[in-house]
Amino acid sequence: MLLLTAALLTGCGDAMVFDPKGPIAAQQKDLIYISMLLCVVILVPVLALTAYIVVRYRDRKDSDAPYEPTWSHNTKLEIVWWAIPIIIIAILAVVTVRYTHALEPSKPIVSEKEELVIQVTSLDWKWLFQYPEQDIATVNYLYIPEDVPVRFELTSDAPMNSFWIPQLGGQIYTMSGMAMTLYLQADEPGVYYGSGANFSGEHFADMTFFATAVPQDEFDAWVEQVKSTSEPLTVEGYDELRQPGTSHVQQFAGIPEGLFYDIVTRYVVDGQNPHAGHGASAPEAEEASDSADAAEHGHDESHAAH
Ligand SMILES: [Cu+2]
Repeated sequence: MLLLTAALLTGCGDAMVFDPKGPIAAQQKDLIYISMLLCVVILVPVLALTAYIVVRYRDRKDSDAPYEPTWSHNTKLEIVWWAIPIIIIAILAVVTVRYTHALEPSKPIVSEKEELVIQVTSLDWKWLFQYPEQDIATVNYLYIPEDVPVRFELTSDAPMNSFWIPQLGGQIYTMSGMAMTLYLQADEPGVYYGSGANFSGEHFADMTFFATAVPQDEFDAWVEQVKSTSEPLTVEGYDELRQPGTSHVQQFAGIPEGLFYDIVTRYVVDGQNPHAGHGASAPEAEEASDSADAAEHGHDESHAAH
């Protein structure tokens, strides 16, 4: 079980979640280790006892193991096998509650540097990344400055998906009709694998991308390069992009005003928040007048459980 879990967590052969490159992923790795250690405390004695009991009490002619078919109660044993699980679950509960609060995805990362906003939209079957402050957009690749907190605002204009850059932090769902917030940061330059971690149909497996973290001056140079070598993304261009199909990497100099907000509110019918039934508050038309505000409302921690 542990080996299976470890194998699943490692993804593409590299132990990505065990090789964190940012503060969020580093804390999540600690949580994984603590949980695994607590599992080992249970598993090792259980497996050892299983082997011992099978050998010691097996049916054979010269067996000297005690045979007590009427045995029914032992207070010492009862105390041991109730106390140990209760202690382990208590430790797990305290650790989980503390990490859950510390790692709440929408909690800003403490930094002297100003955060970068990237608006993420999962499409069939590609990722659109908008940089509202830089007024550029990319498809299926990301550039981020190192050591700078990145505020991802995430939605979907297709079936639900899941945005995951394992070396920077855990996944978060992208859902139509709402915007989630996720803070991540890369502590060092590098190329980090990212994927759609939620099955979304035929070309789901093509929804991978690379997030490249570079020093700030290289990031600025990249923004300038995108601006000077690319065409703008238009509303018509976006309508084409959202049609089902795969895509190579693309980049755009300029994004339509309020596109992200329009995507998020596309699924609001008669003023009803499509997520109102399970914890999200209804969107108020006046509240969000620009795209940044779109991420402020309608999202709720309960959606982490989707
Ligand atoms: Cu929901």
